[in-house]
Amino acid sequence: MSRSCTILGAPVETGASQPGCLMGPASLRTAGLLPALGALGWDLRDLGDLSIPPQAPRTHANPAIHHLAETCAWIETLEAAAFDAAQGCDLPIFMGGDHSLSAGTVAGMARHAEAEGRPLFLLWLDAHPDLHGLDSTESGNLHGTPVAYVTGQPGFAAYPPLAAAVAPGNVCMMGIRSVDPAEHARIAELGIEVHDMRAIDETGVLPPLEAFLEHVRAANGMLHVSLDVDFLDPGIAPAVGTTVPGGATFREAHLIMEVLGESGLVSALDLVELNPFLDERGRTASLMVELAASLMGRRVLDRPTRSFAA
Ligand code: HAR
Ligand code: MN
Ligand code: MN
Ligand code: MN
Repeated sequence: MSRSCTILGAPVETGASQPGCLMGPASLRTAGLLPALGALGWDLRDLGDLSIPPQAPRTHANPAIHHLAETCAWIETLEAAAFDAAQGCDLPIFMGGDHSLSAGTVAGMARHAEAEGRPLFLLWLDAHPDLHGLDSTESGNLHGTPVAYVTGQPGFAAYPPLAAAVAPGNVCMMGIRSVDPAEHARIAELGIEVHDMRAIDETGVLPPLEAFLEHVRAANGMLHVSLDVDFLDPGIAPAVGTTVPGGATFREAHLIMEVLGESGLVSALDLVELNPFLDERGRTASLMVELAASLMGRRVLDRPTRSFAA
């Protein structure tokens, strides 16, 4: 029987510094995400794009914060949508939208995992750790906060209450190369597993990824993968507002996606931060579609089953 996948668009752009991520879901559709996954034998259900009603402004003690009301409305909407999607399919894909949306999708998946009596693990593929609290963000761009929120850190009284948190020890970050001082302190305090680009240069992506997947498998965990466009090197993925030089290569990214797919452990995928206004002839959108296809089973040749597959 074919595995089922629910596709949901989350045209969120209020968490970023500049507009454009609103067009992300449309761009991923135009680049052929659905036919690519359909060709791989997935039983697809497209729920279209979600929306939130207009919001009255909300202020915060941190005056840098902007679009707080919109962000909270998106978190509530996406938490419920992710929980429902995860109940109804094997692997929901959330098309962003800026990374603030993951505060909702990961929270909903954490509630789903808890209801199933299983731990949720989070693989964060990003140039940034997105570990700010509402008190520590200096930019006020709330796409810099989702990991702190979903791991249950203090200072989120203004966000919707979290039903289930992800244990900080269940988070693995790869590709990190832009960390603010408050985030640096939080990584040390929480002991979050971070493989920055220096570490990837030294070991390659496979050893840390396989070790993390072994950990997920041993715990009978569910795995949420959150892929930020800026994980990738700007030379291959220009369509993002927060490019940082020295990102993952085409092959590193595909290898990660292929190994994730072969693990059979992935329970949800976010495709975030695509800003089509900044793209060049759709090449970043096309690359994100290709990477999703690699995770969802596209292969050049058949390969033997990997040892850690459940
Ligand atoms: N840490 C910086 C800030 O809070 C940059 C955050 C950028 N975040 C994303 N998602 N683009 O990873 O402003
Ligand atoms: Mn499920
Ligand atoms: Mn991010
Ligand atoms: Mn980022």
